[in-house]
Amino acid sequence: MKVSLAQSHPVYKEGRHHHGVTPGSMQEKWNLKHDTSIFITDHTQASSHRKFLRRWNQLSRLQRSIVYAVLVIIITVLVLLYSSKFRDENVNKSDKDKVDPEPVKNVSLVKEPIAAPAAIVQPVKTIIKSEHNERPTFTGPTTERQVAVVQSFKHAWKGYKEHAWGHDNLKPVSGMASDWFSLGLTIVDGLDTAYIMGLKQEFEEGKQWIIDQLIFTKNKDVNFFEVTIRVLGALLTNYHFTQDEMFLEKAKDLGDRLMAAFSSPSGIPYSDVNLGTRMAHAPEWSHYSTTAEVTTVQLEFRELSRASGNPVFEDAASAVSEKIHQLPKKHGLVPIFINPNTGHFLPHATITLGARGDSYYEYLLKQWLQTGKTINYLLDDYMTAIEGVREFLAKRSSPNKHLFIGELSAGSESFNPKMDHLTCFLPGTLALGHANGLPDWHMKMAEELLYTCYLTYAAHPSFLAPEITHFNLASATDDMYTKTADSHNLLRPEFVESLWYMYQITGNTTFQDWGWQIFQSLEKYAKVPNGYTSLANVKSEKPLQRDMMETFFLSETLKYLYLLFSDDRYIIDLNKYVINSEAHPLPIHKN
Ligand code: DMJ
Repeated sequence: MKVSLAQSHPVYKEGRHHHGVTPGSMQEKWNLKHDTSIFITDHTQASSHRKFLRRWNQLSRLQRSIVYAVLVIIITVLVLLYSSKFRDENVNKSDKDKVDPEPVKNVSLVKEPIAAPAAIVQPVKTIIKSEHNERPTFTGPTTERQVAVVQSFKHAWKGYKEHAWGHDNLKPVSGMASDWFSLGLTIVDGLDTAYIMGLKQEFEEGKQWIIDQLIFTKNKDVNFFEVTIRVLGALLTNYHFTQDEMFLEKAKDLGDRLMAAFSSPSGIPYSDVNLGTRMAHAPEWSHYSTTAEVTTVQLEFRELSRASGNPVFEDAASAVSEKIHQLPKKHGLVPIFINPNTGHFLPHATITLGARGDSYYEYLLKQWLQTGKTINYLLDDYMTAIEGVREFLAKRSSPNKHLFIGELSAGSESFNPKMDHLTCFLPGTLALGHANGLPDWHMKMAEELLYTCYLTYAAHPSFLAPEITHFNLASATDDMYTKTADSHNLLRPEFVESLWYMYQITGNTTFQDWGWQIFQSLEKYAKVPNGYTSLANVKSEKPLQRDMMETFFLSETLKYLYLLFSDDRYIIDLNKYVINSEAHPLPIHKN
C-alpha cells in the first residue's frame, strides 16, 4: 500500500524532518544521517530498519570488525566465481566459432527470405531401416507445386525434342543443339525423371531412342566419370524401375567399354576413355586424374555387377576406393588431383568440397549405405573427413557468423573463404549420415550450412545463387559477396538436392517453401520459349541468358524439386535407395 510521505514517515509523524530537527543523542544523529528509509513508504520496513541500526550501534568494535571481515570474504569469493565463469564462456565461444551452433541472424537482403531458425528447430526424426525391396510405383503429381514442376519438365523436354533430339544438349535461346560425348545425354539423363513423374509418353519416346540410337561404338573420347554418373547410372536406374532387360544390356555394353579407364599402372582410372577403341588416357592438359572423378563411379560399377552377376566392375571400382583409403590425407581431406601412373595424390593440390573434391566425400557415405553398412573403412574415412572439414574448412562469416565451408589453397594450404555452389550437396549428405546413426553435430552442421546455401540465393535480386560465393571473415558489412566472374548460374541441383534430403529426413515443410521460392525464380529468369537456360549474372535484376540447358537440370534439379514438393516424403525412400551423384536412385543391398 502506498501512502504519502508526509502522512507516513515516522520522522514526519513526530513533527520532525531532517532539515529542521535538532537531534538529541548521537545515535539519533547517526540515524538521521543514514536514514535511507526516507524512500520507503511502509511503517514496518522503516521500524525494522531502525531496529537493525540500533542493534548495529550496540555491537562492539571487535564484533563489527568480524562482520566487516566476513562481508569482505563473501564479496571476494563472489567476484572470483563470476570472473572465472566469464572466462569459461569466452573460451567456449571461441571454440564454438570453429563450427558449433549459434543463433542464425539474417544478413541484409534484397528480398525477404523465409526465416530459418523456427523451421530448423523441429526435432529430427531419424528414419528407420526397412528391409523390403519391392520397386516403387509412381502415380504422378499429387500437389499443385508438383504439377508445376511436371509442366517445367514437359516444357524442357518439348524444346529439346523439337530442336536438339538425339544431341547431348539443347541451346534453348538459339534453338540449336550441342554435343559433348554424342550420347543423347539429355534423353538418357532425364529419362528416370520422366518415369518418376509418371510421364509415360516422354518416357516411352526416350526409351525408344535408347533402343534405336544409343550406341557406344563411336571412335570418340568421353569423360569416364561424366558418362558413368549420367549414362551408366541412368541405365541402371531405369533397369531397376522397369526390369526391362534392354536397359541392362546397354549398361553392360557401356560398362564393359568404360573398364578401359582402369588400365593404368596403379588401377586409378584415367580421365578419358574412347568407347569405340577402348583406349583410355589422362587429359591432354595434365598427367593427373581428378580425385572426385575416380571416386565417384563406385556406386554405378557395383550396381552393374550386382545387376549383371559379373563381379569385374565392382572389383575394379572398389580397388580404387581401397587404394585411396591407404593414402595419407590431411585429417581425412584429400587433394583434388591424383596420378593414375603412381597412384599418389598431387602434393599440396587444393583441398575443397567443391569442384573436383565434392563427391569423394559423398560416395564414402553412400557406398557404406549401398553395401548395407558392412564396409567399415568407408565409414571410418567419412567420419574422419567430416571431422577434418570441421577442423580446417568450416568457418563463420562476419558480421553474422554464418557457417560456410572454405578451401585450402594449392601450394600454401592457406584458407580461402570461398564456397562453390557444388558444396551445397553437403547438408544433404550430412543429414543422410545422421539419419543412419552418425553424430548429432553432423546434423547441426547440415542445418546451418543449408541455411547459408539458402542465403546465397536470397542475397541476390534474382533469388538465384552464383556459381561461387566469397565470405568475409572480419569487419565487413556483408557476410558474403559475389565476384562478377563467378556470378553465373547453371541451374545446378545441389541446394534443392539437400532440401529434399532434409525434408525427407525431418518432415519440415519450410524446406519445401524455400524450394518453391527457388523454383519460382527459375520460372521467372531461366524459362525461355524452347526450354530453360543457364544464366550469366545472378546479381542482375534481369540476368543475361547463356543459351545452354544442362542435362542435370532435367536429371537432378527438376527431379529433386518434384520429390521435395510431394506430401509423401518417401516417394524415393532413403531406407531403400542410395542416390548417385547425378540423382539416379540405385537400390541398397544387404552387403
Ligand atoms: C552433376 O553433374 C553431378 O552432381 C556432379 O557430381 C557434380 N555436379 C553436377 C551438377 O551440378
